[in-house]
Amino acid sequence: MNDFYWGTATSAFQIEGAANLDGRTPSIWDTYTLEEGKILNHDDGRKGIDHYHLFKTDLKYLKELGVNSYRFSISWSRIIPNADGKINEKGMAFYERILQELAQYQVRPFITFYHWDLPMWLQDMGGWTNRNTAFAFADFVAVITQRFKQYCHDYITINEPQCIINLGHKTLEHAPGIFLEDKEAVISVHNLLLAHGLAVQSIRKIDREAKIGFAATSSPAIPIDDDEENIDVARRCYFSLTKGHFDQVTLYSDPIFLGDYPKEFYDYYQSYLPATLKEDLVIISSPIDYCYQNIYSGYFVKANEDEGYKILPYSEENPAYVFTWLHQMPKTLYYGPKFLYERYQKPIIISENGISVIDVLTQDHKIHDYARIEYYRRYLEQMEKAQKDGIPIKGYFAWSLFDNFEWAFGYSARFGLIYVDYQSMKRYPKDSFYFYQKYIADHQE
Ligand code: IFM
Repeated sequence: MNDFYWGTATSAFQIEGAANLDGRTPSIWDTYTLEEGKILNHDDGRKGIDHYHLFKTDLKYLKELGVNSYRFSISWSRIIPNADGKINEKGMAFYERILQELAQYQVRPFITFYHWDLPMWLQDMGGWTNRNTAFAFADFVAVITQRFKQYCHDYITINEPQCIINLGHKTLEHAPGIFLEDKEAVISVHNLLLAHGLAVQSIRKIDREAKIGFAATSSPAIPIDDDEENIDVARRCYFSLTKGHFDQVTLYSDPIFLGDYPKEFYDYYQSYLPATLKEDLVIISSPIDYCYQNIYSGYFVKANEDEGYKILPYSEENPAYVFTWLHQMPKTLYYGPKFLYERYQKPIIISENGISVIDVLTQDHKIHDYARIEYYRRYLEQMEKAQKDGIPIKGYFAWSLFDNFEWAFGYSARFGLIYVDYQSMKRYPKDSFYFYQKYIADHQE
């Protein structure tokens, strides 16, 4: 019996479409996608890949792929469309149908509650700068858990908080694209973490079988070789915190797993934290079951006498500079889980890993995406190595099942195992789909 979770992942806004249907109201991404100059080629994310109408045939691919798990997110504004907090039954019915399909295929659902699509009605009240957003999130989570606990026990509260704060409020590459000074950014980090903690408490009250996690993302530092000194330096780099940066792993994971912010956080921002800090940290560190991590890329480091360490350019071992921020760094699936497990002592689940390359649909309706296959092969090899070295990795989710709306890159960046023709909305499994299918079949033990 294979108790490893082999899966793929998607998110609501990136695939669903049907933005104005059946009672859904706009999220911050609906607004942002319409703003001039924000999305490459003026792509409109509200169309997604029309999964709202095509979900039945879409989910059949999971069966064909042979995964036993599927990670997807729920659109908050489809469920709670307005500030009155009333539940939209049509929204609930959509997700119930998805859960029923998954049950039919014996695919285990992993629900993500927040994959960046904050309802506009909450943004209008201050979004994550407003502490009440954390409580509204816990209410939304309770609604879903109560209704769907008959189908699902695996929950991920928040996806990639780093992007929510850093890209959404500092670099402004993501919605809502509203700049926050460090003081407000710190408050938003804290409110996000509080939302997570309150949600954990809501879930635990409702579903005794729940397995809960929080999907951070990180780009692990990789030692240039196996020298202990370099490994040590990589570990230190990975877990360091720089002032004014809101994309580092310890900022979010230390309070959750270790019950406190990293020391540097207090050095930089102590006066910005709320008076309720102590009580809040107790909520934030409510015990969870897994350390989920989205890992795509990383960087090499080497110990250096003068400066302590040196960040190295991408080495000959990893030549491909494939997609803007994404370099092939297979060893991140070895050192990432290793360092995270050493620090947080929780079983690891890789909640996202994948690559965007240029895909060409050939005349025979095939996509020969060798570069993506090579990426997956090399990363999975490193993950296996980590497991052999005793790191408890319990699951792996390829990002993504389908090509979809890749945020600021619009539809130009394709991460899918299945190609989507955005005109006809037809789907075509790529060669990497069949690679992953075989890989899973060969790794049932
Ligand atoms: O598409 C995104 C996803 O929504 C969050 N993690 C990274 C992916 C690729 O950029």
